Amino acid sequence: MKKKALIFGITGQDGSYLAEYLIKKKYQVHGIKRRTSTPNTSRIDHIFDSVNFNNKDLIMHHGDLSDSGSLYRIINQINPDEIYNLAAQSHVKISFQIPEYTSDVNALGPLRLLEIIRHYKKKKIKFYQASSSEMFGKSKPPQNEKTLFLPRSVYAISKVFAYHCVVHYREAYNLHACNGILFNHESPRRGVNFVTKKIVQGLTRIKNGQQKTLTLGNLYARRDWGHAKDYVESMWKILQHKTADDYVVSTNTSHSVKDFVKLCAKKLNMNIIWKNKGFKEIGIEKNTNRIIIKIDKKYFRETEVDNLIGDYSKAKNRLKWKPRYSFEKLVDDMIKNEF
Ligand code: NAP
Ligand code: F7E
Repeated sequence: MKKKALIFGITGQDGSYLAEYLIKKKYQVHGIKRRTSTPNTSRIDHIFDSVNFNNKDLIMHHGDLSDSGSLYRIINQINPDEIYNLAAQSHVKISFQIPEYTSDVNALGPLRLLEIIRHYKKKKIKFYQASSSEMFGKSKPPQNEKTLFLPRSVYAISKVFAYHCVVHYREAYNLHACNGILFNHESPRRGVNFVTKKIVQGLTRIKNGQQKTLTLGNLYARRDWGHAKDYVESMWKILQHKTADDYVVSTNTSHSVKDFVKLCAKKLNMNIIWKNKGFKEIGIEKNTNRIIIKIDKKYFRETEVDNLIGDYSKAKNRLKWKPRYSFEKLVDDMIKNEF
């Protein structure tokens, strides 16, 4: 009998890579999609229509993290061995605009799942929660599993709530529940309103004459960027360890948003000259002498997380996990996909 995995957030970046990863590991994968007015399955459609996959290995169900009844129905119907909760309102900046909705999905959603698992009688279901480096917020780098959470957005606060629920349900009810505290991870499948995809797509379009300028926010925030393909492997490894625990997953390096722009431009043979400071800063393309980078304060956050660098020693030692993609290889992979 194949093991059954249930993925919440399967239509997202990580969910789609995790589904592929688990199908290759011979799991039967079940995924939740929510009702949308336009199709939201573009990241997983290829699984149903590819010689590399047997489409019977992926079964989709309608559900929503804000609807307890649907969660209860689906879990009972599937009887999964492992549940991966990757579903979230995952955009930090947008959480400033829809804080209540963000909290309902990101904080109460996993709590609803944990409550169902706690009362589940048929088997002991393993549970993975997508926690985030945003929880560290103002804490100085490098950050590890012992670093204080000082969240700077309702997104981060909602993730801190969910993190503590996982620890609490593990301790109070002996659940096999784990947090992966993942630092930023990107890929060609990254949503277009996250900064890396916005930069790669924007500069490629400028290069091809399809766009004039790329308008960004804070160029000086620093992030520890890895590749989503590497990171979904850590999710599976976290759940396979005999002891349920929490792990930082990262690359232990950090780059600024400006570093990302510079590297991407260099790889596209674009030479940018930077002028001015603050909101007036601009990037001029040397060959054409045109302004291609502008700054707009609407992309700044009310409170920013300045610098994240993850220390992933625990995952390395206990799970034998390490990232394969370097920063350069990540940028290469994202650019390749634009052509
Ligand atoms: P993503 O691309 O934004 O995907 C989010 C997924 O959640 C999508 O499948 C989305 O469905 C689903 N979703 C949203 N609201 C839902 C609801 N109410 N009910 C059911 N599903 C819902 O995010 P990602 O980058 O793959 O990240 C996966 C998880 O890891 C998220 O929880 C995120 O907060 C967390 N995380 C991400 C990073 C990162 O750098 N990527 C780092 C740390 C933690 P639709 O397709 O219908 O929108
Ligand atoms: O911003 C700056 C922005 O939106 C990165 C999510 O997956 O990772 C992600 O959250 C940085 C920030 O990701 C723009 O101010 C500048 O400092 O790509 P981002 P994020 O906020 O770090 C964490 C770990 C998660 O858990 C989240 O789910 O880039 N920045 N200019 C910009 N950001 C955006 N989006 N757009 C800009 O124009």
